[in-house]
Amino acid sequence: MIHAEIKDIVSKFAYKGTPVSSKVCDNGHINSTYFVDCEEENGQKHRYVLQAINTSIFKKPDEVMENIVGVTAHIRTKLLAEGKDTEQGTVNIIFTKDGHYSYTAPDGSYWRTYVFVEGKNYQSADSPALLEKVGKAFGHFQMQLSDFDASKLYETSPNCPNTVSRIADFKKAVSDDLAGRAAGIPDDIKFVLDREDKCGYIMDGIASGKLPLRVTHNDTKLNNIMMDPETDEGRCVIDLDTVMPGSVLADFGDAIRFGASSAAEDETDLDKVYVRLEMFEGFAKGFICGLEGSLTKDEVLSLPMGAYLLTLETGMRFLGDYLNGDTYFRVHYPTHNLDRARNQFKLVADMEAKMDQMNEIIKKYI
Ligand code: GN1
Ligand code: MG
Repeated sequence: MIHAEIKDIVSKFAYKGTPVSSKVCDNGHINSTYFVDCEEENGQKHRYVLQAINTSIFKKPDEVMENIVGVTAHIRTKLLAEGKDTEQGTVNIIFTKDGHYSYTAPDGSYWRTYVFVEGKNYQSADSPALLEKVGKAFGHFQMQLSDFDASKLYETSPNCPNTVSRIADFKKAVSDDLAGRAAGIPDDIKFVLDREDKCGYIMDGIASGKLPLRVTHNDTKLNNIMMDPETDEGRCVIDLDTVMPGSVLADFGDAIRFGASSAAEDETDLDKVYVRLEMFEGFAKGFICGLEGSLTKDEVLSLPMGAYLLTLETGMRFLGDYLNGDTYFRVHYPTHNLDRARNQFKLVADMEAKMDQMNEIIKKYI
């Protein structure tokens, strides 16, 4: 069965075969995602990912798609040169029957669709060896794009990793107090404001030239990579909506806050939430190796700060959205964003306690 709300949508795309069934994917916090299964007359099956881009967040979805067209074409050229599989090694856009990369429905919703990449998709990592492979894949992804002309990229999500403007947004959320929730959470608000002086680290580093600008992914969660089910080698980096110029610290940091955490992003038993140093090391090792020695010494030494800042930044985004009345991240219950924020803050506090250890680990990989 195809879900009624996408029946008309799927008919617009040039899929191989006929769409026969669909499933909802409820992983992401932003876009709406379905898996669509198609079947050809000869019985051959094909799976696709169909997404409605959240246009209140991505206000110019055509620019998101232009970026993805450019980036995936670039990666495809590299894969071809290496004799690798272009169908599964990068995201492949399915165009509409009239040749466009997206379809805008009469209700204004904006749809795009990809070939589904087969493989394993982890929500949590249980071994440093796995995170090392994930790190290698994200590092390699950045290498593949190291000669991509960043001036061709649109800024699809304003202030995407920019802790300076994120804290400004957070302070505005506190003072607007749109949902009337600020008075109930003074300690959480204070937690962020107490750390305001740390927030300039990445932007200052970019401005001074200490941290070079690179083409980065900006959403390096473990579940944004498809792994070979047999070898656990990274097969394809997915979710390319936020590929933009940025610092390597952001990609490293976001991956650590998610993959090296001992618990899910919304675990509410905070005793269960801490950073697993062996996972931190696993990812760091793979990531630095995937980048083939192209990181500067300053970048490598700053990686723990990247982990710290991206965790703080994500926590303040969750908390800011809670204060704004949950208008950005999809929530499944009223205090979901507050719980997510507290979870991130617990990680931040744990990273503060373990900063020396993280620095020691990183020094091994210069
Ligand atoms: C959002 O939708 P999803 O899960 O891919 C968010 C990321 C956050 C992440 C937190 C465009 O990503 O920046 O780090 O949630 N994406 C956007 O889990 O804001
Ligand atoms: Mg995403």
